[in-house]
Amino acid sequence: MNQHEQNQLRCGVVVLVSGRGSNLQAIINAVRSGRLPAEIRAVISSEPGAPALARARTAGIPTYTIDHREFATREQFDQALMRRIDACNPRAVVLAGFMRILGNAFIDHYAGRLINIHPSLLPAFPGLNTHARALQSGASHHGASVHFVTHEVDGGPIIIQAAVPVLPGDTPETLAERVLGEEHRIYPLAIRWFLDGRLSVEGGRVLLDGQQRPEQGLTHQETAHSDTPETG
Ligand code: NHR
Ligand code: GAR
Repeated sequence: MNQHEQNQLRCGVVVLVSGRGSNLQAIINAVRSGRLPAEIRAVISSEPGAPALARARTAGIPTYTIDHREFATREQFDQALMRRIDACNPRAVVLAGFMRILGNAFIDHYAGRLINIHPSLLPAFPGLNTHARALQSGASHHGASVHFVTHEVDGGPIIIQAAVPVLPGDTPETLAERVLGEEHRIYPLAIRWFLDGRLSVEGGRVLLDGQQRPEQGLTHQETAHSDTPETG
């Protein structure tokens, strides 16, 4: 196998979306600027007409819609998704605002290479409506978590988190926007770590270069910035 073929095996990514696609856009931008050595082989949406699909097309990435409403069962939807993904032979499968809970057969099939970004500081606020729930709780900080996906929804090992302050007068929308800025920073970085083979999981915790990062569970702007020059 030559170098090019090895890279192809190493760097293929499929992104699953359901909506706006701003995280997809951050990943596309990171690939374009050379910060993320990846090949986005396909973007697959569970929702016809998701704005994320237009972003992918604009970037020249093949798009597919697998509308969950067209399947009688969740298992059948998952199977259709798996067939489409496997045709792309990706190294990593990345959920970016993907809104359908995936069944165990799907999770097992992609174990160790399925990654999600969730808009809260897990384990706080798994599930939906995280920003409103964070505000309601009176928390001083909120944020986002990138994690490996396991059977337990939003419960898999955490790769990186970033925190933002909750500010006086915040609404779910203003808080979401502040969190989103951090999502766009940490997701390409986490995917890069994964594709570079720098992540491992031991005892349910993620190691970077074989080390448990002392900041795990907290924001760590230093690490992120030293690896990833900010491009705005
Ligand atoms: N699947 C598994 N097995 N494990 C995880 O950790 C998953 C997952 C699928 C999606 C993303 C997650 C998030 O980051 C995610 C993680 C959707 C729901 C949900 O309740 C919950 C968590 C996440 C995504 N979805 C409803 C459902 O019935 C539909 C909601 C809707 O369409 O608006 O699937 O938050
Ligand atoms: C992001 O905040 C992402 O973390 C969250 O939805 C938003 C999608 O935005 N994901 C979930 O809530 C998954 N259930 P985007 O489509 O612009 O990336």
